[in-house]
Amino acid sequence: MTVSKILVTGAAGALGRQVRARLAGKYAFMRLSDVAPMEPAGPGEETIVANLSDAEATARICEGIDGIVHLGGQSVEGSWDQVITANLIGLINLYEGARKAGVQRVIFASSNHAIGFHRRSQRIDHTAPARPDTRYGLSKAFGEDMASLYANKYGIRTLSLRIGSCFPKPTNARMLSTWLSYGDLVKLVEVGLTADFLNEIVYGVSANTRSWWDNSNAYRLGYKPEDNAEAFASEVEHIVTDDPIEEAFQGGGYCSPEFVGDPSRVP
Ligand code: NAI
Ligand code: 15L
Repeated sequence: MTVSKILVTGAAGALGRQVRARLAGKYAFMRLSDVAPMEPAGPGEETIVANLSDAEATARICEGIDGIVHLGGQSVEGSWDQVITANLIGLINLYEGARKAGVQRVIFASSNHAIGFHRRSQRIDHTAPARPDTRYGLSKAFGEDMASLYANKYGIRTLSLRIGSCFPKPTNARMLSTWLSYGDLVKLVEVGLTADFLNEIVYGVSANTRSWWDNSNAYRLGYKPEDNAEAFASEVEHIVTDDPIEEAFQGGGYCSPEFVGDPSRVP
């Protein structure tokens, strides 16, 4: 079935605002939701302020929806309480709302921090096991497993995007590997809303020459990225840190805080 009514969570956030602007007018109806205030609704839009930790409010935002672009939640490392409330309880509420409302598809904003403790010397694909670098990254690994449960048990299709660094442009050497342009983010969202799959993980990354990730699973599903961080190499390739843990692992600066002992123990 074609998706025509979509819900974007996290619509007040950095990526939510991009998705909203770039998908405007492409779907018959777009519901935008966030715990924070949003720009007023335009034609074909509706805005609803809701906290994902509130099960009833989250169930309401799912009603009448075909496809969800789930960007809402704690988007960086936080306390256990912050991560559990927004990203575990919030995600459970979202999938339960989706199941009750008969939602067909979810695009889940996972993160490279679900696999952040893989070394930069390793090239990994979508089958790489989770190796979270933070409480935040662990919540994204949980999200990928939630997607698996709700796809296999209830038939809700999910595309989990292990997003690298989605910003206007790369700002350091690491992002020459991890950068995802806003345009390519929206291309991945559209793959998630249209392609034929049940439950897949792909990397949310542009066609970066220095990528650490084999994104053939995304290409198989129809992803055609247009951008490559290499265009910014001369501006940022000298921007590295003197932290050996940050520079050794794919998760970068999320790996070092609270790290105890000898990093050589990490395979
Ligand atoms: P952001 O922090 O700008 O936006 C997240 C939005 O979620 C905010 O507007 C916030 O108000 C909302 N939110 C937080 N807790 C909520 C709750 N309990 N109920 C309802 N709304 C809540 O983050 P950004 O950069 O837009 O990221 C969007 C998603 O993509 C996040 O899930 C993040 O983890 C993921 N991601 C982003 C990356 C990036 O480079 N921007 C990289 C990897 C993953
Ligand atoms: C993420 O998961 C964060 O949401 C984003 O703010 C960046 O820190 C990004 O990862 C990154 O690894 O660059």
